[in-house]
Amino acid sequence: MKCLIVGHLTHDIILRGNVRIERIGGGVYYSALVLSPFCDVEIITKVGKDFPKEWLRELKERGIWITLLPSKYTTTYELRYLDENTRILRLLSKADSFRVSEIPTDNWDIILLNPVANEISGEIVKKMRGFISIDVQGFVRSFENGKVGLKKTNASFLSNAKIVHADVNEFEMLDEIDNKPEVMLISNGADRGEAVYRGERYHFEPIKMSVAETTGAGDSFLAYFSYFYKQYPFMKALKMTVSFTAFFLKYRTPFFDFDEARENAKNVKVEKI
Ligand code: INS
Repeated sequence: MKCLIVGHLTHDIILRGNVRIERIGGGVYYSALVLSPFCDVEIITKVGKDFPKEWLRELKERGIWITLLPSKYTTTYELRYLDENTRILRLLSKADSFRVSEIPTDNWDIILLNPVANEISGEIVKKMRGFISIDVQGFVRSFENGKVGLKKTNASFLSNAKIVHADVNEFEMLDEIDNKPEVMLISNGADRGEAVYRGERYHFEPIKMSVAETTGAGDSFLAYFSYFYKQYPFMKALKMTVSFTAFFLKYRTPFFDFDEARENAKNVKVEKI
């Protein structure tokens, strides 16, 4: 299976109490990581020359192909965690946005668009064809002196997607989604989430467990769902997704006991409302 993932890789500065960690991030990073055991993954991204080579090497060693487009700066975020699910984001620098001509439209089994700082335009989304999954986060963010907020966004371009993920606050920002995607996933941190599948609403219950922080939760959730929905009916795909995301956040590696995660999926609660 061939999976294309588009968006900025980021330089994340994660602050938790008095712990400070600098590491690679970006929606594309987490989505690529969790898909790497199942898919031939290619990332199209833009980073500056300052982006640590060893971070790119880690991805290449996992068999992930990276098309690096040049940019003056790297998208750099400070993520200050107040508790495991609450964080304040600051954008410290931003890489260049993508141009329409930079994104190929050839045959991919899954195309996952996961921007973090408005780097993918609605025009690019409209041009893509195929099995398209979109994370809304990088389309609805606003930036004022680095402070990250949310802005109302005309979401008509989302009608080109099969699967869309947003958290509850981002979802509120979407105006005019006339042609709904086949699956709309609305997560709410560790609390109950909602999915709308062909117009029918469902609740799903994330697995409760203690993790140090949840960076990449939405990115892994969307990537797993895209992969499982490609082969299973909606319900099964969603249960598998909830379970695999919990395992990923617990172990912070895309390799854990898949049989155990599959078994665990049977206990995930999804109900029609
Ligand atoms: C993280 C992660 C998050 C995104 C942040 C990014 O690495 O990808 O999903 O919201 O902006 O810095």
